[in-house]
Amino acid sequence: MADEEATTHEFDPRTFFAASDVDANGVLDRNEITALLLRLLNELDRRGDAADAVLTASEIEQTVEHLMQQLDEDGDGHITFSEFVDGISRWGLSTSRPVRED
Ligand SMILES: [Ca+2]
Ligand SMILES: [Ca+2]
Repeated sequence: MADEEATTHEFDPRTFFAASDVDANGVLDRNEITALLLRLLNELDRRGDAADAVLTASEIEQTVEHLMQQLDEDGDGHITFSEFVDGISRWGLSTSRPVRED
């Protein structure tokens, strides 16, 4: 039982958002969300948290669609930083979750 936070991978929404904003226009569009998702899956895969996180192209498309719906509160097709932060705090992504073991 490691109850001390030994996580070196601290989630910083600002860094994450900025890194995802490829064209640096201050908002994330669908393409950038897609890239973000792929990066996230890749990251999870590397950490071994998501052995079955390999998605088909159409699953990725659906997931992006879902993410856009979840994150884009005003429906303008762009995710602002505050929409992004709202979204991830709703999902509890900023808190560490227990890893399920089978
Ligand atoms: Ca952008
Ligand atoms: Ca928006």
